[in-house]
Amino acid sequence: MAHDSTFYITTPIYYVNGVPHVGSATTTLLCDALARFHRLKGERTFFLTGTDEHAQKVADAALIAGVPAQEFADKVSGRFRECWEYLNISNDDFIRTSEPRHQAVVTEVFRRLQASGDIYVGKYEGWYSVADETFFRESEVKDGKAIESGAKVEWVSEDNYYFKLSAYGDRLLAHIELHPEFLQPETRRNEVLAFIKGGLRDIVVSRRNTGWGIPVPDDPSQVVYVWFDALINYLTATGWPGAASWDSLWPADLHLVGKEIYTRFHATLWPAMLMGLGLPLPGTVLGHGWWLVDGEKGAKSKGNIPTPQEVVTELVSLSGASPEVAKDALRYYLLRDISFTSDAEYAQSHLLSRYNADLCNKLGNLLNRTLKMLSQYAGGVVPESGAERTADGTLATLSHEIVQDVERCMLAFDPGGALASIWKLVEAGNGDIDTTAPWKRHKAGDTQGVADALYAALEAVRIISILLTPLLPHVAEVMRQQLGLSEMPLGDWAHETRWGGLASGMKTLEGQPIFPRIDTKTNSQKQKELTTVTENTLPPPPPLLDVPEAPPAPTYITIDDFAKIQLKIGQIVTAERVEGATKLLKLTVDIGEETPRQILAGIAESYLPESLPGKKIVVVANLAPRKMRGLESQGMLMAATDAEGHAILLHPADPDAVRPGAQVR
Ligand code: ME8
Repeated sequence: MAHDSTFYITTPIYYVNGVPHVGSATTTLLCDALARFHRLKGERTFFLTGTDEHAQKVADAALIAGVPAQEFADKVSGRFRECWEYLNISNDDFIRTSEPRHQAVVTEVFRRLQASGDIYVGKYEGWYSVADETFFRESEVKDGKAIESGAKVEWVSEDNYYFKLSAYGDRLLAHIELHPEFLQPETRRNEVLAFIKGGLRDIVVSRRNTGWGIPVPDDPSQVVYVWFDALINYLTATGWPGAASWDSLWPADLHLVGKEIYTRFHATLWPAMLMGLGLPLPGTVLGHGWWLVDGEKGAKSKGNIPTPQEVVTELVSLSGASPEVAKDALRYYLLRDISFTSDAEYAQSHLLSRYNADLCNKLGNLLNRTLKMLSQYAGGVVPESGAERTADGTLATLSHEIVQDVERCMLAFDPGGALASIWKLVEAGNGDIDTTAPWKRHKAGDTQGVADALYAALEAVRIISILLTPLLPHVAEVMRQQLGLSEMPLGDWAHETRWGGLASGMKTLEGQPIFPRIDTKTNSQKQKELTTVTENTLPPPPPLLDVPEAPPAPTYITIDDFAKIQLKIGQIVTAERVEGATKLLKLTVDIGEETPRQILAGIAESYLPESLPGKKIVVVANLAPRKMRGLESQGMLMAATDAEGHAILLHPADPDAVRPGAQVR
């Protein structure tokens, strides 16, 4: 820790122009795991998350929704809070940049930097991207787009306030040099070094006041630039500058963010602002890669990435697992497969594969078979003197190594590495049961052999449940319940991870399967792939495995199946009858492409052609073109059927709010 009082960890504060999705959930879950680990180690911990509200894109989204920006921000910020509660996130604070406590601190920072000469007045003429909320240089823009992100840029010409970023290059380089742990992973540190060595320019820190944002002190014609405002949240939450205890929290130990907001903002601007204020820099700034969906960044603006609630609901319906278990299964997948050094493909099939292979067939199996054998061969009671007799055995030795490795990973901010390590112990637990074969020993009347094998397996399961406590909190708790330990207070990490903690004579519960297997036969083609993956990689079912089949899943389609259908808002341009056809109309429909599409629709009995031009409707945009009466139809209109069987077109409820080409989900 950068200071010895409190472990302080932060997520980015998320823009409220869209709802949380599995990308934002990943960063939040990574922080949650790390915060829970430090609490379990007995350290005071402060975990901060929240929402970033003063972006132009938030004001734009509110305008489209037709509500005042603050009302819009309240609503979407609430969605983030709800989602984190739903996912059992253990944050200690939730900050909103529209709160008075934050506005006061931003004002104070602005004033102090003005007073020291770090903020000065200037005129800005250049490019701005609303999607990135970033100013770009000429060399960073090509064909009207930011090269880095591909987002559209617009030319702005405003009188603004500037921050003297250029003055901090050398000091930043010196700090990075002196503190190798400051910027991680190494590839990103190198990127930052190159960015700073390329020459830092002063940065605009205010924008014209259009009614949304924190006013610049003594100049209400301007509001503070959203990034300058947002970064300060990390300081606001400590109570700086007035609260007596702010420096027990500051500096933060870890800012965890996605890679797109790493170099420019968290690794350069923010540390320079802190230097300007004379405050210490955070211990570590860590950037992870993106989830890609079909090779593209998963993003709320693209609507190509599901919400955690959608994924959990889906997993519950496919597996029959409880929602709380499904939430931990999602945690497992996100924490295990996100990458710090590169991007990773997010796919439901990968999640289901992890569920069946790792959770059901490995962890669930180990727990079930151990408890089942204990119940059959030893009346469900923990064997006598097991701790001493197994202390030098394979599982005890490995468990000792794994505990150290998991601790090393968690201290290095790597929950995925910790999970990979824990699964080595899970596999070894199953392997040990296969080798010691208690069922054979039981048959041969080797009571002591059975007792020792079962004690070792049980103790491995108990230690696994402790190691999983910060990572999969619900599953860890259920494991402890089944081991009969739920009434026992959880001691600290060092104590609980020591071999031999399970006391002889304790009664375990009859195990209930936590992870019902996903029945790959009754599910779609997607799960057929899954069958291949799991059947090829798994050993034959071990003896005594008694996991009941999941109830047959209803014939739902998956979110991935639905995502294949591209629905768009279209605006009808022309409509006419097709000669010789009583039902067909030939339409041209603008769906935001260069030229309108020709679409044939069987709606002539419901609509007069002249009533249609200008109407906004819903179009299936990626239907293969087909010919009808010699004419090509390049899409389909969505319609309901009335009592007489007539087609009734679907319209957006608020047609003025959506443009042709807008996605329908
Ligand atoms: O950037 N894969 O907010 P934001 C992985 N308000 N993580 C992803 C992701 C993906 N496809 N998409 C989003 C902002 N994330 C600013 C931050 S902080 C002072 C201000 C995660 O709502 C990832 O952590 O655009 C990323 O950095 C963050 O969400 C961006 O959230």
